Amino acid sequence: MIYNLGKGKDENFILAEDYFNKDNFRKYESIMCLGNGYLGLRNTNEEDYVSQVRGLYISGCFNRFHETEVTELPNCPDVIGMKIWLNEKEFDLTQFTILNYERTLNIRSGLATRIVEIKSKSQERFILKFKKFVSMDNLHLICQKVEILPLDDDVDFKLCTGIDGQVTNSSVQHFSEGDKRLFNDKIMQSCFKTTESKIDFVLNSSVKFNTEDYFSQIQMDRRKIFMNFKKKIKKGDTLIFEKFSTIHTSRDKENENLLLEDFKKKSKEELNEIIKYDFEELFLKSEDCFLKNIWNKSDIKIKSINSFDQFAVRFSIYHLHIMTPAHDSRMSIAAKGLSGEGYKGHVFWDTEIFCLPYFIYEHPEIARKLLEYRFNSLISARKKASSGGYLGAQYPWESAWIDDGEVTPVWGAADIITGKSTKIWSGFIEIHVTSDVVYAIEQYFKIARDLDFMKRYGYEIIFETALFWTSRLEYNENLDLYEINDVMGPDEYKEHVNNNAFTNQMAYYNMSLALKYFYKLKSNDEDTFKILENSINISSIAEKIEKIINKIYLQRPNKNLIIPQDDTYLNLKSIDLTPFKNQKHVGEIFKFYNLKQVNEIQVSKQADIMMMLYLLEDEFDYETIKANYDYYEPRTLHDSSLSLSTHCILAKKMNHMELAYELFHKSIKIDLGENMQSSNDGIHAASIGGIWRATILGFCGIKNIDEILEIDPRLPNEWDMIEFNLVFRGNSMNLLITKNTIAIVLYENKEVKIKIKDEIYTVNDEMKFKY
Ligand code: IFM
Repeated sequence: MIYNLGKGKDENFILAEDYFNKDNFRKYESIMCLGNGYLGLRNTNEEDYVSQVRGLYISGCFNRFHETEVTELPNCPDVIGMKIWLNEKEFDLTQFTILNYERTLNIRSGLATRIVEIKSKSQERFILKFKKFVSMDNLHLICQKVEILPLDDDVDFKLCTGIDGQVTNSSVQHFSEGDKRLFNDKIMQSCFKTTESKIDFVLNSSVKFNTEDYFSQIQMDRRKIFMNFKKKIKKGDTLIFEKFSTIHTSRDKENENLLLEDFKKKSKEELNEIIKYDFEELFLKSEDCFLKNIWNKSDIKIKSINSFDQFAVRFSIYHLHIMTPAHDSRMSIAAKGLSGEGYKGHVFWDTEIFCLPYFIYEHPEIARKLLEYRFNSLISARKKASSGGYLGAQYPWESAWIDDGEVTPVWGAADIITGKSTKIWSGFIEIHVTSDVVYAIEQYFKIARDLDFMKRYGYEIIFETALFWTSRLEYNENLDLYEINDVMGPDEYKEHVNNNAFTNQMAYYNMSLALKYFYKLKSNDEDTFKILENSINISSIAEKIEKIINKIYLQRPNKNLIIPQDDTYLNLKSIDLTPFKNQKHVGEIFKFYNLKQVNEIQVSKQADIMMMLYLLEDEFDYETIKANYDYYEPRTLHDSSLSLSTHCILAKKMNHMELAYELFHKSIKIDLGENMQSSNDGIHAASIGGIWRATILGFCGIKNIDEILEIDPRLPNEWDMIEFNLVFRGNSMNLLITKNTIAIVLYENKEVKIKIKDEIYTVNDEMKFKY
């Protein structure tokens, strides 16, 4: 993997592969994924290979294949595949000698390229150039351009390409086939309907040549509509063709009230307009959106002796945008974004705790949309609470469409000892996501100061979830305390534990917040108070909270300052974990122990106590954080991509800068490292959000304290400078931090209060500080 090809404006914006290796296809398909938040396209080759996994996913368009399965994002019909023949020889890099090969993704503009120079067995050389992008300007559009140059002789060229509905999700077919036809010899249209959710998909595709002189013919097959083209290319002449494809669904807001026939017609007419432009013109429009919406607003510039750091931070910003459905608050970020089938397109706490901080500080309008998704899915949360016999709203561990309810699969991989499928308990007992959502709402409110959001959506979520916790807590007569039993905390290697510290503390946080707002609204905002009183009776919720809040069982530090992860963790046996730490692949421990055995060992999958200490750091003193870091980190395998970036931030807090930088690199390498299998099923959204979080909230020490922005930087030794923009309480600003200075420039000359090393300053336009 190469990161330093870019020059000039593209410096540290190019990810490249310089040799062809079909064993690495799946990794590159994911990390070089293209998208715009509406759709995600795995970056596969145009030609077919067995080890290649094509993928085109439309945010929010879930389907459930069978009642024994959970809903998932269907893999849509493919539009980018192309069969090319050169003198009757099908273009396939395994069948030619490769003289030159370079494949790139430009994350500044979203352009993917591939240039190959090949030689056939009969010694004819060809240069083929491929370009493609998913438009940021028109969310439905995918554009491709191919150039073919025969170097030694004239060549008989043939092309077959179109819309291929034979793709599946690992063999599961989510679509029934609808109409397909060719309009005016130039637009292929093919329609599909998801089998259970009955969402209509309409795909249109058109191919345009740089010459009028070619032969073309339609070909239809089961679930396929294709065009065949033939042409002689003269030696030294370059044949150029461009393919434009669009995808629309009945779930798109603009099609919701249209009949299928009408939106078929509309989408065909739209493509007819699009093809009046050429690839480069359409690309400029898309690139412009990338620049305006992403890089001009939220680029981060790092001067590091290691240019990989600069690239990696931009890589995270690129992916955060292409995977986020900023256009529609009925959808949210999936754990693998829109880059693969992993986790079925489902939404986890990854969104609120790992990805949302970027949007809160950089694009608050998108953060609001993501939180609105949780309001829109209160219907699922209420359903989940009541099906468990509880009150209020309990968010599903895994979410999909807003009213789908809990969608976590029930059965997982086979147990190595019993051979039976293991039950996935998280959907039943991993319940902390409910208060994680509330934590994110409060962060958003404090940083974006969006009172309108709170009135319309935020308060209702906070009260309804607090009500859930009041009913979920169980009274223990012997202790005279309220407990939360039989749960799984963030550490998924501990199932069915009692009083997981993180879960209890976050539930307490959730309920305390509801109480705080109850009194605040009662005394300061009579109108909102009345509305909430009438709709969800917040007085009775507050009364319930007050009865129990001071008796909630919270794990406390022992004499060594260690906070028990749950009631039993500290009594479990310890084993030598060295063989399982720093492994190339996650889950190595399961080659030696089954889950039941792992449950009985002091070993954690990921940050658990450490996550609590990070999120609620003001509740704990430095010594406690340090003691727990030293205790739990050696017991943590970082077998989840959520673990390293959190540990990185805490290591920086403890001034272990070498360790913090090492952890930062390890977390970057989850997707960008040498392990060529780690991203096969898609990138890791939480780790990607975690890279931004570790950079800005970690190394730069950005934190909000009520209406004050705290800046407590400590840059890694390798970094000289970092520059970035932030939006804090409606104020946009630029920050430039060096090893000992902080310079702030406000873009709008509003007043911002800044805290640096216990001093509070008021900044009106610009200021420079030493630290
Ligand atoms: O949400 C995470 C969880 O914490 C660990 N397993 C994977 C999930 C999705 O990323």
